[in-house]
Amino acid sequence: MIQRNVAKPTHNEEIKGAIPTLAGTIAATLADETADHFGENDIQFLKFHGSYQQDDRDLRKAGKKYIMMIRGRIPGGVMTARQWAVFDELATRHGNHTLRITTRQSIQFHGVVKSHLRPLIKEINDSLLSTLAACGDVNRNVLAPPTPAYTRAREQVFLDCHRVALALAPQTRAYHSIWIDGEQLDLDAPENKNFVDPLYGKTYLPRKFKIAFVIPPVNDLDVLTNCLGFIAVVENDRLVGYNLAVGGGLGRSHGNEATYPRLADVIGYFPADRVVDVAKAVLTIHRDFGDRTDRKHARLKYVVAEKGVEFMREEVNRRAGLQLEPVRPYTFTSIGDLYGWHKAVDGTWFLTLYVQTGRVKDSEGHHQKTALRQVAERHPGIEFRLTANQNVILANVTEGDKATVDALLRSHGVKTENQASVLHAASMACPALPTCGLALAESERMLPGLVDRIEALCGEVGLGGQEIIIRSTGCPNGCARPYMAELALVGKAPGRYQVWLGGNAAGTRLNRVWKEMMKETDLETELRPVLARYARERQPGERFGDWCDRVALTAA
Ligand code: SRM
Ligand code: SF4
Repeated sequence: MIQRNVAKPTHNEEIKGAIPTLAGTIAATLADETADHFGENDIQFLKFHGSYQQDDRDLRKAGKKYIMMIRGRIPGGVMTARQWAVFDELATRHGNHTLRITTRQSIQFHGVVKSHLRPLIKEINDSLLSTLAACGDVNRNVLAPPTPAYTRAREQVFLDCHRVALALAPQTRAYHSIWIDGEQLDLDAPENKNFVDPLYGKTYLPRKFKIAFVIPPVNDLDVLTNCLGFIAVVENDRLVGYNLAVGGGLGRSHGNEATYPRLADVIGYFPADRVVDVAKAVLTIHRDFGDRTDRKHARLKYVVAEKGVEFMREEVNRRAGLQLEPVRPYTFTSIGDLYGWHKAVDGTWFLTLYVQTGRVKDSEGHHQKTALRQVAERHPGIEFRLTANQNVILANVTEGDKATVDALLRSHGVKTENQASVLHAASMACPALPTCGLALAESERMLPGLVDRIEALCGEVGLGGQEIIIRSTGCPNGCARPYMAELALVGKAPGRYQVWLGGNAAGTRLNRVWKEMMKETDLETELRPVLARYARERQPGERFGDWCDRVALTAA
């Protein structure tokens, strides 16, 4: 008999199957005041509830100081003023006094000690938001275009984002039981032991799943980097349908060629009223065909890359009970946010505020956290919208309130025009050290200084005031979407980065490795000649990323 070497499901698959409610022993550990952290399996279950166990890496030498990160689930990044005020207060009472706007239109709390975890999550739920499925092997926060300037169809697209987020939420009652009731589920009770989620099944997805909605020509959330993208087709200011994009994703590992960033393929068009069916179809393809034996290979992008787009089209048609039509024409032009005050399509005003590396905080002469809290408290009708570029939009501002809001922000040192230089305004960094357990190098703490240095170099070679999209991450996982940037630094070791060049302004091209390893201290020596050559050789209007791509700078 031929012996087949059948790969074993991963440990995560085993524990999900053993405790399909995802309750673990989280509630019991929360109740145990002597424990300052969770055990290995509960760390995995906690992710589905929106929390990561971390330790402060700045303090490691003195022993591990356990802290929790909590991520909200905020579909489309839209919060009421009241919810913003609640989040602000929770960050002060339970966290490290900062709110971290994420690249997926959410907010993270950092530095929360175990005893503060339940009150924090409970109060998020009291505010009518949640943390369920913000992390874990499920559908994550769904992205939607935040900017109210372009089309009335945004409201329809935002409603679809909500419908999809709701339809794909896991049904376990463990979340309510742990965080709201404070009770440990009886894991052996038949209804818990045999629980099967109606959509996800007993073992959920092989890995995370990401969805984004976008309205061309603006691509302010890098739609093609998602497992599933809905590209709105708008006629006469009304949503009519979506082009379907499948199989995007950025995560990779250094030295492992089998892992790579990939842009989604756009495979067909369908009418807007079928959006939930199509979302379920693509999600269940991931559920059924994703690799459950290797978490590095478990994303939908590898299914699409290996089985092909024709397979995806047939499976979507069969599962959703429709016939995808040919892709409708569309173009993308920009991935950035529209900073400053602008008129919305409904005649109200909105203000896009630059938040450096997404970290809302109070610092010397710049009290952004206090200012935003006061706006939320004094103007309950204003909507807070988080952007996938880590910024905040204050929307629904009436003509009468505009001047008051503007003055309030300025009184706290928060600028509302000319908020940041073009390079800072177009940059992003992931959190990395000291909270992220996977960071190999600095990112959030390093980027502002790095951008200053690149700005000085640009000035030297005659490129002052020219936008270059710069992104950095502390490791190759790609959380600040570095592989879409014109210039990206990807952490390899303390003070050492891989350099990637050649993304574009529309978010439709991946960049390429230019330097396998660059010391941060060598930035000027390495980049000056490249920037100087670009300044000399570029064609009129040619962006840095396009030039890098055209001249195909070779890897060194
Ligand atoms: Fe991410 C893991 C932070 C967006 C790809 N990401 C992590 C963890 C949870 C580290 C960990 O597993 O221990 C990071 C927590 C750091 C900390 O201290 O807070 C983390 N990811 C973030 C955020 C906060 C970065 C930011 O600057 O805002 C973003 C939270 C989004 C949200 O609100 O849901 C964030 N992560 C992304 C994105 C960008 C996106 O989705 O648009 C990506 C690339 C797209 C993709 O998924 O392919 C991304 N994160 C990863 C990966 C690589 C996954 C893979 O396919 O291999 C990991 C590692 C993992 O999952 O094992 C990861
Ligand atoms: Fe952490 Fe790496 Fe993501 Fe940065 S890119 S937050 S270092 S996992």
